[in-house]
Amino acid sequence: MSQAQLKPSSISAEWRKDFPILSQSVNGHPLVYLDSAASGQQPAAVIDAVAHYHREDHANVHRGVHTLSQRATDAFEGARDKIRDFINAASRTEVVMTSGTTESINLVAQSFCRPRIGPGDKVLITHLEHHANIVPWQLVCEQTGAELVVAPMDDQGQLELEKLWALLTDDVFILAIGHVSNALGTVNPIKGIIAEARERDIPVLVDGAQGVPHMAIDVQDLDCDFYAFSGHKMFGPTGTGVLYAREAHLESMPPYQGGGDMILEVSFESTVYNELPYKFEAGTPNIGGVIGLGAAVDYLQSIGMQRIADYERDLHDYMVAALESVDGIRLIGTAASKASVQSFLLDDIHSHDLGTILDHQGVAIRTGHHCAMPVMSRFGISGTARASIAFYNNSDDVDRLIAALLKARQLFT
Ligand code: 7TS
Repeated sequence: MSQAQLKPSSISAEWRKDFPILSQSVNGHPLVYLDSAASGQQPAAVIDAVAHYHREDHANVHRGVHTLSQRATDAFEGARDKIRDFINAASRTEVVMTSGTTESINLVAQSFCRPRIGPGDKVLITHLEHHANIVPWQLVCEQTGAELVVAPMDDQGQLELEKLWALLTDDVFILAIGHVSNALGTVNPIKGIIAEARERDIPVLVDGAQGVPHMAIDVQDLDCDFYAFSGHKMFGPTGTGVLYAREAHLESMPPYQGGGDMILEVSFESTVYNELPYKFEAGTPNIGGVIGLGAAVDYLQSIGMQRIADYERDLHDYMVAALESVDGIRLIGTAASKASVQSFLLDDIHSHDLGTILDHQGVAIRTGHHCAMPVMSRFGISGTARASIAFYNNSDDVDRLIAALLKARQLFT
């Protein structure tokens, strides 16, 4: 049977077998993992690649003539090449390894913006952002006297585009915007937004933490200036991440941190910085993690991001319809274009209580404000329950979620 003839859930069964953690029971029930927006699970190929490095090749990178160091360096730099290919960056010099989306955004705020902005300049973000795409900009505004401006969203959790266009004024130094909202699942029309900003010569940073795991990303096609993402959300190890940045920007930016590896020559009088991307990679990196991230990229490419996106769209639609059928459910985040995430409330049950009851039934969801407190305020709530899917989930997982919610409802009424 060709893949195209397989039903969505049977395709997923093949993929699911690659994730050892998913075959366990939690609290006496087979695990249903619906928290991939917080952290994706790792396939055996990733776990094995990291273990292989630690067992066979562990040594520091870029600085040893001995065999282990060369092997470690080859594997580390090989991962960078895989990531370059995965996001279609023009050059490997544009792929800076970081500890995650958070560090990638802070790097841009401190190194690209801080030296160049001051009173009278604006940093534009949106109401949908994760705290990682708010607080670094607040810090740089405090440090420089620039102003933070926030583009509004509507009651469905969609950007109000006409208002966004009106905010793209000459005094905006950078637009920093999420690709996919982690709290609401809204997929922003990012390509069109980048085009509008570029027409006005405004650089754009895209927070792609929730984009990369779910759809094919082509940074050249998007035409963004910066694209930030995390390894652990794309089925790689924690403590890894990427900042994609146009080479011209990286050339013009001062280093973010000083230390080993980011230099060519040091004396007490002066220091010559290393070439790109190493100028932005001070200190010993997370070598095993990055090698694991390279394995995650291989794994995702072996399936194909378009297949993943198609499969997840069907499953997401199934989940939303199933949730809507539960009496007492209020969906938070009902944008026309959504991916992988659904937030909700059930009657007046506190989201943490709901999460605990679901956990007792082996169903893992995230509860609370999801590091997006302004989103919660916009809806007049303190938090939500959030179910988030990945390609290893299936309709049985959704059915178990619904059954667990019905049980919670019985307990509370
Ligand atoms: N941006 C978005 C859109 C995110 O969803 C997250 C993490 C981050 C940035 C920060 O990523 P980090 O890897 O640097 O921590 N989001 C979530 C979440 O939704 N639940 O836990 C973490």
